[in-house]
Amino acid sequence: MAGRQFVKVYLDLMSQPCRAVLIFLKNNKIPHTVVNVALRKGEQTLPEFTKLNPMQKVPVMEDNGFVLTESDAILKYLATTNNVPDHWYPKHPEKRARVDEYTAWHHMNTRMHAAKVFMFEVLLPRMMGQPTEPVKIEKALVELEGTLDKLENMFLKRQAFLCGDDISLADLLAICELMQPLGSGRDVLKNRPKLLSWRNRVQSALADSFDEAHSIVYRLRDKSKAKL
Ligand SMILES: N[C@@H](CCC(=O)N[C@@H](CS)C(=O)NCC(=O)O)C(=O)O
Repeated sequence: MAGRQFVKVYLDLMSQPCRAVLIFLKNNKIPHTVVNVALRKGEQTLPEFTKLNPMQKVPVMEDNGFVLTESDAILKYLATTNNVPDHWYPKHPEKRARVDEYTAWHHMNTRMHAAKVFMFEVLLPRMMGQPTEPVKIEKALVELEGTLDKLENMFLKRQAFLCGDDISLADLLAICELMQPLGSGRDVLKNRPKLLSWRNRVQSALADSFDEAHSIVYRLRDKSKAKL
């Protein structure tokens, strides 16, 4: 389309939903430009960014003047406005509803519980200059285990991916959250053969875009190992 510009995304790759958006764009070869918003420097609070997203959070997407926040909405918008394989966000109503079912559940479960472990093991100790009380970490881990049980026993019960036989937006959002605790050297899927096989399938489907987006998490993991 004449005059149409590349979709622009505002990201910090330390953020799980930002990695999901970038992986989707790269994996589907959707032309895009990335604007880095360094959360550690507070760039999300700068006036220009606040104008774009008053909630002061990343990711944000801008497509020809249309500004959208929330990774879930951004991914679904990108999947429906670009010619991408149907498995990402199927047109079939029931298959699509399965993806919507997971993504509605995701934020208060997979995301909330995995992010809490990361916050207690990496972010808070950095901000406060001292480790989080072990009892708090234990509690967060127990909550995360409950979510991992549901991923295995409900979503992956009879199928290779969370919402069907092929990768969808649900797997992408989930994997980016479950990789985050690796920042402290903790692999939360370590003792979960079913979820480990799922991670391998997701990783193979995402090819290079997965490792590229997660290189920042790998660097953090390697630094945490060096400290041990
Ligand atoms: N529900 C939102 C969550 C966005 C979000 O919480 N972003 C975090 C990074 S993961 C952020 O920008 N935090 C900056 C802040 O709260 O100051 C989504 O899925 O896009």
